[in-house]
Order: sequence, then structure tokens, then C-alpha cells
Amino acid sequence: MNRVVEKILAGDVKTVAQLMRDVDDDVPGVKEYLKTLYKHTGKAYIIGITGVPGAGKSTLVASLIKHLRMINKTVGIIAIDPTSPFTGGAILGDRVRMQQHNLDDNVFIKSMATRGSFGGLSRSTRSAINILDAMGKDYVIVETVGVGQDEVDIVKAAHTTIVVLIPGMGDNVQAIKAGILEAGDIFAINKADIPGADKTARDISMMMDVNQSRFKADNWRPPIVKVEAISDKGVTELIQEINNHRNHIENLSSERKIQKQREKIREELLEIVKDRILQEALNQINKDNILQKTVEDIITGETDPYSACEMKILPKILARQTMS
Ligand SMILES: Nc1nc2c(ncn2[C@@H]2O[C@H](COP(=O)(O)OP(=O)(O)OP(=O)(O)O)[C@@H](O)[C@H]2O)c(=O)[nH]1
Ligand SMILES: [Mg+2]
Repeated sequence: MNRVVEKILAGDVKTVAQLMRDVDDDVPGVKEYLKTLYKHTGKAYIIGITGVPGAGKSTLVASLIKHLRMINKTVGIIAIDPTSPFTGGAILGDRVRMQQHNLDDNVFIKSMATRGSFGGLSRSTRSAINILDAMGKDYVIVETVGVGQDEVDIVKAAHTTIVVLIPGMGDNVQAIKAGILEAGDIFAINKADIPGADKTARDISMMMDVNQSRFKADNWRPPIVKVEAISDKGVTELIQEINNHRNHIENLSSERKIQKQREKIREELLEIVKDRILQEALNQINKDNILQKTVEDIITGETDPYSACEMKILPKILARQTMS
């Protein structure tokens, strides 16, 4: 066990990749590594990138990597793939797009699937962030499409969250989940080569004026940066705004910083607890095949889903909880 931890702390790419796979598969014993590694986290700067599908998030991430590597910073990427596992399109796309960095040992890219994780996405993303942090990455960038509650939760793990918008979206910002817009510390309007970027910038600015209380947490008004990820335009300015935001957070009062830290740890703990409860409960239900049996009882009209949950399934789970 110590050997593995040592290798991870030393930044050994193969060991890190293996541990990440084991975390995904929930291999027994994997939590022991996470427990030990946790003490070595808290150094990386975490950037969340979110926005509608196809906004150019991955292209922007690739451009950010390039800029951060130029100033000798090491980077870990977690790309949460929004598409169905049947096509695998986005995974392949992201890999191809970012592969220019694959030969670089200082960049570690991890793709993660949203499907099939059954609520465990936030937990495995946080574990991956912690591993990349412990292995010594200066920056960890998490790319996620801004649609579901899971994504909003993931964004909460970031120090700075960039919401990527595109021209023409101004009238249509409702397309993004409200919670994600509010989580934005910086708005990047990508594809600024397409007409309408200025209008989108004005619309976002107006939206912030109207909802000042929601967009000015800690006296920070999210800046709006126009970028063209595909040709790296505006990315230096974007990095500058990331640094500004980082300085802003670091200069908050110590009480506020502790409060933010408490909130963050509480979220993380709650994720782990929720995930564990769900896992234990599902194991119990699956073990006794009770779900299938109950489905049959509902078909024959012996019971209905509401009563079945109360009378048959919950008692099983609760009995198990009190026994153990
Ligand atoms: N015109 C223009 N196209 C861009 C720009 N940046 C990215 N694109 C294109 O937009 C498309 C989507 O880019 P991605 O980076 O895959 O977008 P994404 O947001 O990561 O997409 P998902 O992960 O599938 O949600 C690609 O065809 C990119 O080439 C830009 O600055 N200008
Ligand atoms: Mg992408």
C-alpha cells in the first residue's frame, strides 16, 4: 500500500491511471488509498469548465493546457463525457483534440462517463480531483456539460468556475441550468469569430445587473471574456482573469475563507455519505432479488409501487442498517 501511495505522490502516471480505474470500478480496498492520499491534497488549483454541449469547452481546455504548460505548470484534466456510450463520440473527440498533450508527462487526462454512474459521478470526480492533486498537479481542470444537478455539484468543487457561452445564446441563457450560471466566476464567450459575441456579452452583463445579489458573491462581479478557443485568441486574457479571481479569493477575510472551506468539506462529505448509503441500499435490494419479486407482485395487482416501497423494500434496507 505504501509503495502505491509513494508512487502516486511522486507523480507516477501508470500508478495514477491504475488507481483511477480502480476507483471507477470500486475495487475493494481502493478507499484505503484515498484515505491516505487525502492528507496530501489541497495544493492544486481547481478550475471548472461548464457550458452547453458543443460550446467549445474541450477546445478551450486544450488551449488552456497549452498556455499553462508554456509557464511550466503541470495540469490534470477530468473530461466528463456527456454523450451516450454507444457512440463514444465525445470521448474520442476529446482524446483526439487533447492528444497533442498526451506525450507530455506533465499533463494527465482522465475521461469519465456520465452514464451508468447512477449518482456516483460527483464522488468519482472528487476522488479523481484528489488523486491529481496528491500527485502534485498545479492545476486540475474539470470539464463538464452544464445540464444536470450532478454537474452543478461538480462545479462546486472548483475554486474558479468558467461558464462557456457562445454567440447568439444571450436570449437563450435559460438553456443552461440556472444554478450553473450562478456558479460562474468567469463567463467566457467562445467562438467570438461568429457574429453576435458582443450582444451575448451585453445580455450576460445585463442579467448580472438585474440579479446583482446572485452574481456578486464576495464582491466579485464575474468578468466576461471573449475567446476563440480554436485559434487560442483571448486565452491569455482568460488566464489573467483566472489569476485575478484566485487573488480575490485568497484576499478574502480569514473568517470568510474558513466558512468557504467548511462549505466545501461539508459538500464533499455529504457526497461520500450519500453515495455510500445508496450503494449499501442497492446492494441489499439486489442481493435478495427483492426488486424483481416486487415487480411481479405489482403486475399481479397484489400491491402497488408506493405500498411495495414502504412495506417490502424499505424494511429490508432498514433491517440491514440496524443489524450492521
Ligand atoms: N468557430 C469556432 N468554432 C470553435 C471554436 N472553438 C471550438 N469550436 C468548434 O466547436 C465544436 C465543438 O467543440 P468542442 O471543444 O468539442 O465543444 P465541447 O463544448 O467540448 O463539446 P461537448 O464536450 O460535446 O459538450 C468543434 O467543432 C470545434 O472545432 C471557436 O473559437 N470558433
Ligand atoms: Mg468536450
